[in-house]
Amino acid sequence: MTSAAVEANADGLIGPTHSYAGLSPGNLASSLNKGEASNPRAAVLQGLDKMKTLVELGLPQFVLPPHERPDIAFLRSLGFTGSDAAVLEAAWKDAPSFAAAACSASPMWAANAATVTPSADSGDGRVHFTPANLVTNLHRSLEHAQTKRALDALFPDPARFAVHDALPSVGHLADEGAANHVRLCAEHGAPGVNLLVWGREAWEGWDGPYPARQAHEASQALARRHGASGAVFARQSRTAIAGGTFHNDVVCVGALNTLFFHELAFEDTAETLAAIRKAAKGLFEPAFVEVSTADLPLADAISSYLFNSMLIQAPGGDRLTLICPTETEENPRSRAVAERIASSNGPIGQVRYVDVRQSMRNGGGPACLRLRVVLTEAELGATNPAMRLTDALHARLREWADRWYRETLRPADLADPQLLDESRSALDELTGILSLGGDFYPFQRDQAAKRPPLEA
Ligand code: SUG
Repeated sequence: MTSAAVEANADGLIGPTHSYAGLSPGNLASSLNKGEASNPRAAVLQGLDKMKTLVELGLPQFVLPPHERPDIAFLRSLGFTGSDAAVLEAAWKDAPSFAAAACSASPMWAANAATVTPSADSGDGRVHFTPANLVTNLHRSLEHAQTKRALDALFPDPARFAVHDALPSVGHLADEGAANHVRLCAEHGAPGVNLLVWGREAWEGWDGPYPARQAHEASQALARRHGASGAVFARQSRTAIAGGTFHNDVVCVGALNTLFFHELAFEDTAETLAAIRKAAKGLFEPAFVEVSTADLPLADAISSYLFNSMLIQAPGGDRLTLICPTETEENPRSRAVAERIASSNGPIGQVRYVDVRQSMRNGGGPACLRLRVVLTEAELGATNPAMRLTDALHARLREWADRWYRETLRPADLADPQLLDESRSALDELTGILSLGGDFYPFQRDQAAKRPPLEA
């Protein structure tokens, strides 16, 4: 059955500890910029302005709050004790790699927050979410419990939304969320084809130079638990991973009936496209827009992030809009490909560029920063309105960020206990702005537990 539905996006609001710590092997931008100073205030404002662009294009836009960082509870679990400041100081001294992981603002990349199955495809007519366990990288493995809280806050009605726990946190079920999922369909509310791209088998001996982050068995488990119809599983190409494609969304994006991808995205392109065609039979005719290595070498695709663009249909538009990072515009080859595609008579009719440079320097483009959620009108009406970006909320969050975020952060600043205090104060205020309640973050729950009970 088809009911009217829209694409909404929930973006990760970039947190006050945004930094370049080189935490993700195989993500070339992260390694390249390791140790550089970052600009948290510019970063969060870029993210907010990107969200506003989507609002102006007519798409519902939501804000996912940053996580509490440094993650003191994680450091305490490693045996560090004393005051929060003492924990932080000892961790930076004795276990700097763990301390750096505990400070990462990585929850900003909401494409890794969860895998989503809209109600048109799920077995029970609800929208299903599974937060990604992100076990491949230590800093990202700290995200899923708080991500579930955020999704519960945004999608509170269990009659319409099923927010699951992450898959078990083991390498055999390594899961990176929507970054390895593309949904194709005739229209958003119609049943679709769910392309799930994986990098390795659970028990496969992996000898690539960089990790393959998504296990085939994780993708299968997600489709199974969400009751996802039209599932197609495809292997990510080993060449792509070795070249720095740590997620499929670095070389592939899709929307409605259109799949836009690089020649080296899949291990077996012919087989993948045939499987999509077969699953789409009777539902829609897929449109494939493939970019060859000759037109765009993999290295250019990765450094310019042409495929890490958002591919959206603006309400009223008849063709798709590709929202690319400014790095695509600055790379002559990528720009030529983007403009040729938009001026041909194909399904993509327009290209726009957005500035998310601060995130890009950690390997996070426009598509990494958002979790795409297809919602019917009734489902949209059941979301938390305080988390929906309006012009007023955009202005309020800009003002909030101006007050709390540092302009520049050097790696050594992450050890500053004052940064912990500033971050918590900022998040405390944010929970009020987004109506998240006074116990959304671990530090808020700790503080509440320490407060003496009120006199009767
Ligand atoms: O997981 N970078 C992120 C980028 C995630 C991009 N997301 C998608 N492609 N969907 C990652 O590699 C780097 C952090 C650091 O090095 O400080 C980082 O985690």
